Amino acid sequence: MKKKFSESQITPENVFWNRRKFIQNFALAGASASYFATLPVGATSQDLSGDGLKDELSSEYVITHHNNFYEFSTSKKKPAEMAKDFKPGKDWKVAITGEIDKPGTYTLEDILRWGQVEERIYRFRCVEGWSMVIPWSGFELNAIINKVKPNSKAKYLEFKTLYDPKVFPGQKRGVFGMHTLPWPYTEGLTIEEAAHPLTLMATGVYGKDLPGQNGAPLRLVVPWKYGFKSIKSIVSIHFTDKKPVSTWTDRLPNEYGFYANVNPEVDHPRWSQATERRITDESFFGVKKIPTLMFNGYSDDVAYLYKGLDLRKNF
Ligand SMILES: Nc1nc2c(c(=O)[nH]1)N[C@H]1C(S)=C(S)[C@@H](COP(=O)(O)O)O[C@H]1N2
Ligand SMILES: [Mo]
Repeated sequence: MKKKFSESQITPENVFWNRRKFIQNFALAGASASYFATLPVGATSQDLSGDGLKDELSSEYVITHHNNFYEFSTSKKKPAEMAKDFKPGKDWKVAITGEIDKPGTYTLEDILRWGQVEERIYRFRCVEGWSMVIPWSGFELNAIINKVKPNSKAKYLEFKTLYDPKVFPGQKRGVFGMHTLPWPYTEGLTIEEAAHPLTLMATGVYGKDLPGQNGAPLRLVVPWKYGFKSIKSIVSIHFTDKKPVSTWTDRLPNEYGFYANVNPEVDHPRWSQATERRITDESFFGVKKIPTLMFNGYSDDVAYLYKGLDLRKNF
């Protein structure tokens, strides 16, 4: 049964999602170029009924006020306030380069014509041990891949966040001339992971444009991987035959690997990954501690990508 998925329905009380059926996409009625997060009126989304895993949505407040965005601050509370004036528009530019037939610098307005914005409710699991359930708006990264036409040398995609210390004070040198992280923030995926239908380029949350603190105007969401893979405020996508070095892997290679698949059986060297604290409302960490699921609960959809790979070594 398909249900209308209007903004008013997206409330913590009544929205649940169906793990088995959510991968189905439904045609958007009269989809016009809808900028950012807004679904065209009358759009349908994934089937929300049924007997799938029923996870309560995290509130809009916690999703937008408990952030990891080190370009602003290492504090989880500060990005919401610090990002107040960071409101990029549809002239935001993304350089798409490398082993593709159609390289170029494209505006967000261009890119939004290639894919269809839809709602996707995903679990989101940070490597630190907290998680949320987030109603994203976005389009499949695969829409970009299809448009720019990778050649046979394109084995990986490398993404970069905007480097601009005027916007992001966290990118300035710290007290001892040290950066918190090597900037710009960089992430990577295999082309198979990038083309997977679950892999989203998010443009919104709770039916609204993505706030600055959540990675406006365009960020990656890879729901079966730890949150640090989901790079924010993307300005470049490079197709390459070389495995990209992720920022956190560069910083601490023994703790954060390239794959970063959610895996309750492979502990972080400094803590267990068997459970997580589900952040649902403003009590933040006061609430549930629940078991972490293999591939964050998306095994049926993604396990085949890692057949034959030793997940302990390739963490
Ligand atoms: N550019 C950039 N992207 C980033 C980060 C960051 O610090 N900078 N933090 C990552 C981490 S560790 C997590 S858990 C998620 C947090 O996303 P959220 O703030 O929207 O919940 O963003 C990821 N993407
Ligand atoms: Mo994270």
